[in-house]
Amino acid sequence: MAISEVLSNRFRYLVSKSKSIVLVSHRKPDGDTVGSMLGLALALTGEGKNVSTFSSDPLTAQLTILPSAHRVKNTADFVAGDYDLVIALDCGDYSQMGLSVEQDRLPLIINIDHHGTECFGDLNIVDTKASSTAEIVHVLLKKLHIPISKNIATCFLAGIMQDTDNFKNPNTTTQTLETTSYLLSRGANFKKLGRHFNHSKSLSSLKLWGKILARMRRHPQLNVVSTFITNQEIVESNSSSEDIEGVANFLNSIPDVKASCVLTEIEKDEIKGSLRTLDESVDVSKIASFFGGGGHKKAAGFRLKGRIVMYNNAWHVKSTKLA
Ligand SMILES: [Mn+2]
Repeated sequence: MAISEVLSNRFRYLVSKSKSIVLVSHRKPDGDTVGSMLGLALALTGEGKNVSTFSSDPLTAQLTILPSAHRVKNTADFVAGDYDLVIALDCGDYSQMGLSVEQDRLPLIINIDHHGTECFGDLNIVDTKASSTAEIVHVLLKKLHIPISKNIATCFLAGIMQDTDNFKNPNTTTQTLETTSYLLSRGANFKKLGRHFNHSKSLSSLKLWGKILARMRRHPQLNVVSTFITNQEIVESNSSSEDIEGVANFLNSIPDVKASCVLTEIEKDEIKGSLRTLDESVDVSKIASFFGGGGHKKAAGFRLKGRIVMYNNAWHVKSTKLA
């Protein structure tokens, strides 16, 4: 990917004239939004800037191992007037930043993202071909000749590993691997990331995965696999919804499956659906929007009013009405 001179110069200019900068990750933060946020925060701090980092939801245990993750503040501390520049990382749209203030109360916003949904920033550095936002931020810093320290490299590598599912997804490009190679040469802690990102399942959460997998069904015409879990089962197994993150992606391991859907019965009459696909020809956001939800081409979600019921030895969704 090439970031144009105009974009990188504009970024440099906006950063240079700012006294206090806040970086914001998206709701339910993942390794890419937090990795790109922390890496950029460390880089700008190194350039002598006054930088804060914010997340509307708490970081998962895995993400707290990232360098300077302990400095991430909760949005309850967010005061719009305290900053003269806001940088959104991996957010998709303004609402994903999870801020309680309206956008017009904020100063300038730079939106750095690889989701192509909405260019809500005053400056938008968006590349839908990049594997991750971390990859874009890395290219930007290199272009501005800002040095990549070991800690910055670890943060960016976390973002790339998260969004490529450890270099397994088709969004992994030559540039992704070149970036990764460079980050490793800067001392990125691949070993630590691998251990915390890929080997962190508890016995109880794997048993829960077993339950979810045992309920899988394949829709013969659509070639979509689906399954369900209830919130009660998650709680009873001492797990959290975080422990089942990744199930929907894992279901796409079956050859030729077009997409997967994991339904979670959150409350008595409310079901949450998570859709994932690895198939280039499928856009799951369209299925999600049919049910009143939304998301991206490869990952989307929806909510509907209904219950999971058992009859004829199989589970069915009994929809009361669309949410
Ligand atoms: Mn991302």
